[in-house]
Amino acid sequence: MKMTFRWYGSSMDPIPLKYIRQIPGITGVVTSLMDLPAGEVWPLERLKKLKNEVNGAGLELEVIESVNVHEDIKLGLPSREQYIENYKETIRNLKEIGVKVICYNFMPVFDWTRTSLDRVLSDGSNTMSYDQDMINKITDPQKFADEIQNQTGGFEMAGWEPERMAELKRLFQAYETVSHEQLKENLKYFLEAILPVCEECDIKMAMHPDDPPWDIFGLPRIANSLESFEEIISIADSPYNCITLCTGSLGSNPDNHLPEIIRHFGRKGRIAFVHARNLKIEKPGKFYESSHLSRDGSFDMYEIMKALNETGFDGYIRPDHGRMIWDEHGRAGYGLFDRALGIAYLNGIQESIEKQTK
Ligand SMILES: [Mn+2]
Repeated sequence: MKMTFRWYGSSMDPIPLKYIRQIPGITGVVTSLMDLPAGEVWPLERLKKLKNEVNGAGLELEVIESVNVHEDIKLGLPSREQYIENYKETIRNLKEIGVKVICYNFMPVFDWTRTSLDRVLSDGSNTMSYDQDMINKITDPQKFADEIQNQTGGFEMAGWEPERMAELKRLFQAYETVSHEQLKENLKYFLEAILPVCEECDIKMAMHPDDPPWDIFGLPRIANSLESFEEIISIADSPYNCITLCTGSLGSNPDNHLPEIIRHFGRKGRIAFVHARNLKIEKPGKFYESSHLSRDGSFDMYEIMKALNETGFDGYIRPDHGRMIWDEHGRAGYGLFDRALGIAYLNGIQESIEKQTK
């Protein structure tokens, strides 16, 4: 498997590529053209420049996270046709620079959601946390979104792009008539349209699970369990219709048995990308993001890595959210230090598994 690191681009990420290059075992970065609104074609010239920059630092650029899906596609509006054509063109351009996997999600309106971006843990580190009781008390999602934006320390959060947040009210109204079944239909329509292009370009679509893995604010969510992903990979049957196995997103529901889910989809060759992180479930619906170490959180990271190895996983993996430690100031979840520690830890597990199985 190839160890990677999410990087937000030189203009938006305070972490220089040369630091990332020095993390043991790293092969490449996972990045995107974050400043482009969802639905636009990613220009080939900009992609070539990005590739040269990343390759020039001694790193590969083979995974994109994310090419965001325009809300009109999720809503199934007639205007989706143009956005789907644009998505296809972006896939073709990504092929030109050697991209192999596109991570995306199909969550309505809100991407990943947390109720705090800077909860202080007992060791003095900061982390992101979620509390369903707090979400249940929110009557105005706009106000909630504003509060979260105020905690970002000036960094634009992926999945919380300003143009999306600016039209929350309109989006909530638009989703009032969209059921879970309808959302699945809209996903099917999208995948059936783009997967032939993915096959032609040898690029896998890797859908990220809902985070947290249940409905919030009354919006439908459809990618949050073994059963729902089984349905997703079946609605458009292509080896390019794959999954981003995000341990934190799926695992915040303790009913999701992570090694079992990995074995299930790993055997089918449908895991293209892995987000490996740990979190501590305090009670159902309440959790914080811990260090990657198994005993700091609720997941057994050794069993997770073992399941990946047993099913011959040879795709891309990255540490996921980290805490803010050592007084680092950065984008919540995406500092350098704790994620680098996460990689070192995953490397250690991997080496021991490889040696044990030889
Ligand atoms: Mn993730």
